[in-house]
Amino acid sequence: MATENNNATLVSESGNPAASNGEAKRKVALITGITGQDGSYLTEFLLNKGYEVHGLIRRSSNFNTQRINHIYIDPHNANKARMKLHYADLSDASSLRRWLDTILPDEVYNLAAQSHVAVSFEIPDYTADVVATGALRLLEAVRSHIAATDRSHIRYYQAGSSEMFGSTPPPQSETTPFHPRSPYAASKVAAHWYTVNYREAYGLFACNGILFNHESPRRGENFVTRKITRAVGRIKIGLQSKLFLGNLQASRDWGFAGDYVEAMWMMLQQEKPDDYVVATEESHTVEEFLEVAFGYVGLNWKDHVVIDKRYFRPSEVDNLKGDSSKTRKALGWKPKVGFEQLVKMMVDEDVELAKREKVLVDAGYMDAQQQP
Ligand code: NDP
Ligand code: GDR
Repeated sequence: MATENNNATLVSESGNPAASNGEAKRKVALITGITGQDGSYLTEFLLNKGYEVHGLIRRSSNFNTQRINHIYIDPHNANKARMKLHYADLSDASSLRRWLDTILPDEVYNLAAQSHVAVSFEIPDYTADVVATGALRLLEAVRSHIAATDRSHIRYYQAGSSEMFGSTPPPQSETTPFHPRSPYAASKVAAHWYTVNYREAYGLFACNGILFNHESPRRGENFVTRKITRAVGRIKIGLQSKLFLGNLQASRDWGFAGDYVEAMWMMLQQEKPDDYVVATEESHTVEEFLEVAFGYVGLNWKDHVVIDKRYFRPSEVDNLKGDSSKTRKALGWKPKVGFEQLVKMMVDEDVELAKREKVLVDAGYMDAQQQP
């Protein structure tokens, strides 16, 4: 939750840490993908640090701000509203440059993406346009904004992914070669190298965070962890009996999203820009996730899970396990939430959600098949 600021981070107009002379202004962050899982946690984190946060949201036929509604304050309440939302899209270069010129951010976090690996096989062009070329558009907008305004203190964060390692065996670190296995992962590799190139070519303070899977009760419902914990809640409460899944043998290094956004911010506070792996250094199979999640509420996953071929991918990433020693040493970062704690946190929240659904179903306001 956003709280009133106790330790506001202040900068002068030039971007330097400000003296307490009344001319100081808050640090300003611009976040793409603010409506996503990470965007919501990062916004809370930065508001707590005293930042003014501007988020770019894309137009959709329905409101897509559920994850940040609890911290939204009507902008008419100008003194209190420190999170502001603006329409833009990573496929629209002009909108990116316009908002940079208007907002004058100190830090830019590029979190927006078509982030579903399996879906990237269905919409490869679009995925590449948003994930790869979208990052390039934003980098170029930052570069040309700096050239026009001389605001060279701007710092840029690129949301890289462990999917870039693909089939390269674990443990994976900053020096491990990439071997992407999906249009999504190949696009993230391109975005990674665009970021390195802008750092080398133009001296941009640009960092790649290579983050391993991170989850939370706010995780999208079609990623495997949340799909499982949603089903556990609904099965426990009697709203569902089966759960259809694909490959249960894939292994992932799963951490908590709330821990990972802190590492993003830490990267941008260093003296020099660099690339960092963020991971728990522990890997578990999807089957192990099922064991813990169902077992926690006294159920046996084998009674409910049905394997459905449609959830297998044309090429799979079998085993991801990070080596985040550089990050732990250089940033002093380490994860606070462990695997079992993460699974239980997600199950607890989804059991409560299922209870609320049950009330609506019993009152005839909702079909048991329908999910809000
Ligand atoms: P989500 O899928 O939850 O959020 C993605 C965000 O991007 C949403 O706000 C979405 O908007 C926005 N978005 C999608 N397309 C566009 C577009 N064309 N223009 C502008 N915004 C767009 O992802 P996460 O929060 O989980 O991940 C954040 C970033 O980190 C992503 O880039 C992801 O690829 C990367 N990543 C994630 C990891 C993880 O385990 N979560 C691990 C490693 C990397 P809308 O709400 O409207 O859909
Ligand atoms: P991932 O996450 O592909 O690692 O990408 P996801 O949860 O989608 O898959 C993890 C593993 O679970 C297997 N799996 C299933 N996956 C889904 N979604 N649905 C199923 O029914 C299912 N059954 C088995 C998958 O095959 C896979 O092996 C996530 C995203 O957040 C990316 O944006 C991010 O870059 C990476 O994590 C790191």
